[in-house]
Amino acid sequence: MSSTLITIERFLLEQQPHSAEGDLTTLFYDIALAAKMIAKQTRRSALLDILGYEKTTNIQGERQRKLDVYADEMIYRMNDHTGRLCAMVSEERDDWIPIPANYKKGKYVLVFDPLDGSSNIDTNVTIGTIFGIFRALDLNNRGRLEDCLRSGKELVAAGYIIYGTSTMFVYSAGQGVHGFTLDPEIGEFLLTHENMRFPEKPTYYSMNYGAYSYWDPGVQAFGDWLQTAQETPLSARYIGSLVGDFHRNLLYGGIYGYPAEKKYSNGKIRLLYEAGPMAFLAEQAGGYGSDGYGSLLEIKPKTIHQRTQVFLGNREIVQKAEEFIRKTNLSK
Ligand code: AHM
Ligand code: MG
Repeated sequence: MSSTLITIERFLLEQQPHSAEGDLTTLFYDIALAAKMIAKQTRRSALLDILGYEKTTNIQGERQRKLDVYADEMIYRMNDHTGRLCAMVSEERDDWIPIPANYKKGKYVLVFDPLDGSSNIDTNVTIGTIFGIFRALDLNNRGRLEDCLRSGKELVAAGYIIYGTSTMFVYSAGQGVHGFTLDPEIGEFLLTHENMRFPEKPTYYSMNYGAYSYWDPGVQAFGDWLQTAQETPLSARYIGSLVGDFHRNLLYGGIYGYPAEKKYSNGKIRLLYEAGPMAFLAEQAGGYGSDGYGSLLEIKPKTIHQRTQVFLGNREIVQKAEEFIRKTNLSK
C-alpha cells in the first residue's frame, strides 16, 4: 500500500512513462472518466428508477438491463471521437463498432464488457467493467474486423473497474498490475495497490458447484480435489461476478473457474473482452489463465462474442485443473 497521494494520471506519467507516451495514457483517462460516471449511476441506480430490463435483447440472447445500456453508451461516447481508436467491441453490441467517418481514427482497438455480472445489480452485489486494448494491425486502415479478432497475448493493456463497497480501477500495461481507489469526494482514482501479486498461498476457490453434474469428468475430478485434497482446505466464495471473484482471489489467492456445462457447452465467459483481459492481468500478477487445456492468451477468437471455459488464478492451482482435464482425456 502506498502512503503518498498519487492519482492515476500522475502514476501513468511518472511511474510508467513507457506506457504514458501519447494516446495510451489519454485512453486510460477516458476509460477512468467513463468509470466514474458509471460508478455514480450505479450508486444511485435504485433512486433513479434505472433498474429493470430494457426491451432489447443483446447478441447473447440475454435481456439487457438499463444500467448495462448506460455503461455501454458511456464508454462508447467517451471514446468514439477522441482520435485514439480505430474500432471497439462491446458485449452489448452485436457487431464490432467502427469509428464514425466524421471523426479522426486512432491506432488502438478497445474491447469491453461495460457491466459484467449484471444479474447482481438488483441485489446490490458487486459488478464490474472489463476492458482490453490492442494496437491496430495496419495503421493505414480505419479499423476492420481482423483488428478486433485478436488473441490475449497481443494485448497492450487490460484492466477492470470494480463497483463494490468502493470503486477501484485495476490495470496493467505490461509492467505489473496496479490498483487505484476512487475517492468520491474529490472524484480522483488514487493509487492504493501498487504491483498487485497473487499471494503464494491460495485461500479461495470460486466455481458454481450447482452445475457440478454438468461438468466434464476431468473438471469434476478437479472440483473434488479442490474441496478435499488440500493440506489446508480452501474456502468457497462465489458471487457470480467475474470481476468481484477475480479481485478477491487476486488479493487473497485462489482460483475462479467457469467450466463448460449444460447451458453453456463452450463455457459462458467471452474470450475477447472477458477471459483474455483477465488472463493478461492474472499473468501480470504472477498467476495464470487457462481454458483447461492451455493458456487463454494463445487462443485467437473466430468471432467477437466467442465463449470459452475459464480457469483464472494462482498458477499452480490453474495448472492442476489442466492436469486433471488432460489425465481424464487421455484415459478416455
Ligand atoms: P454477464 O457477462 O452476462 O454478466 O455474465 C458473466 C458472469 C460472470 O461475471 C460470472 O462469473 C458468471 O457470469 C455468473 O454466471 P452464473 O450466474 O451462471 O454462475
Ligand atoms: Mg460479462
